Amino acid sequence: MTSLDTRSTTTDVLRFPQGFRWGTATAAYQIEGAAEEDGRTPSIWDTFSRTPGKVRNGDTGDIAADHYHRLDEDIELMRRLGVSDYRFSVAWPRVQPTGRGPAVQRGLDFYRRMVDGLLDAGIRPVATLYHWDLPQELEDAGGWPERDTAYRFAEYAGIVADALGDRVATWTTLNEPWCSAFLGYGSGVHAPGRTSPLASLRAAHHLNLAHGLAVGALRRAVPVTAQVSLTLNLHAVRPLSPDPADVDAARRIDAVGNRVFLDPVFHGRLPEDLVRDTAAVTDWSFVEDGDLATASAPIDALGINYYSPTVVGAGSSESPSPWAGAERHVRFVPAPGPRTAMDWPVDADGLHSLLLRLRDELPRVPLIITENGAAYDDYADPSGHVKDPERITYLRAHLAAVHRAIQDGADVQGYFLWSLLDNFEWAYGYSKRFGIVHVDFATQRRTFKDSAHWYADVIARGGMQV
Ligand code: IFM
Repeated sequence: MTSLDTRSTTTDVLRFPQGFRWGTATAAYQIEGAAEEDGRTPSIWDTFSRTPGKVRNGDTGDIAADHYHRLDEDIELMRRLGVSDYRFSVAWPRVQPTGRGPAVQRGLDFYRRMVDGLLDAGIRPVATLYHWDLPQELEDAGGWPERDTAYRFAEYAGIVADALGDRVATWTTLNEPWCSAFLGYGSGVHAPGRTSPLASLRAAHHLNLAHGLAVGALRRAVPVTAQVSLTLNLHAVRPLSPDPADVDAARRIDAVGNRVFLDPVFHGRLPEDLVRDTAAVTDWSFVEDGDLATASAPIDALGINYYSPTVVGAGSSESPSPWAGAERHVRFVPAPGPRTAMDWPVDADGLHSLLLRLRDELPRVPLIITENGAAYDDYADPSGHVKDPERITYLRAHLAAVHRAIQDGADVQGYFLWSLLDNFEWAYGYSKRFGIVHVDFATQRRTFKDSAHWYADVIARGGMQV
């Protein structure tokens, strides 16, 4: 556990523990571009974004923030920020284009160059193996609803671990498997765009299995000192009122939004209420003997991605839905207060309560905030200055919530701001800007927003002025 000297040494600074990890986060498809270079083949996101009507403005990740060609410049940005850690993802179709068989050396070389460049800049690399870019050939073979995809993932994990295991100290198997399973195969707003409740539940299980198998592959290849983790976008769900029907709605969302991953991964079991809630969809017979033991291989940390809370009441929600088994019992209620450009409510208490829940339920699992941040309609003024005071307000409130949670006993070891760069925001294309570094997508010029200067100051102080 990090030493918890959270007392302020001056009256006006919220100081974080010694050794607290300050980072930024990105994902391959959202920034790399170079979609057809060096042997990379299409992922489900290439296919989806090239399908008319799926992504706003017809945007694709073909060029994105051109990070593949601007790696050195982007590492230099992080060095200027002073981050201690950088969380990136490895593009599976760059490394193993068909999702099976031998690796493409040029793909691995890119990540090797990245990791070496980061270490030279004094920045710890934090590698995520899967941030949603499944090789299209694996989707054509059935995708995550098919069991074999989990075994393919473990093979790929072993390849990347063999190539980078001597340099990467922290590994994350999957980023937000909820989105992969339920947005990808349930509501269909993410790639591959399927809308089947059964497929979404099968996908969730095979993602849990894939995670567990990949933990084994990583452990076999990386030093015992390496930290192996999983990142979940847990829903900070609240009932609209104490009315039992609203409370039950919140329970259902907690089951299919949170415990569908937490229970298999940390307790080796399926949530009984989820099995009941989804009985009309499946009997879960695709869960084979030993799967839950595999899924619950011990890990060293849990990554939390948090943006906003979820308020629900009794009712029903639209179809197709990502909430298999809950959609006819739950309605989503807009939370009050200010909102980001995503129309997501700004509510840092949701993060605090989530961290305390994890403190209580998983007392021995260190936590890392692997994503937190906000989109606003930022632009460079004629002098090239990018003012983003709302983002600074958002970040300040959420960092204060993390600080409060640490004081309350949550073992939070780091904070990764989403995101380093403006990027391809999935179905929203380039219309939403999450970066603390502005990207002019016409010229690829990078400019620190005010929030980047603010974050650099927080990192330098090890805390923030209040
Ligand atoms: O951009 C995404 C990221 O890829 C996953 N977590 C949420 C972010 C904002 O929507």
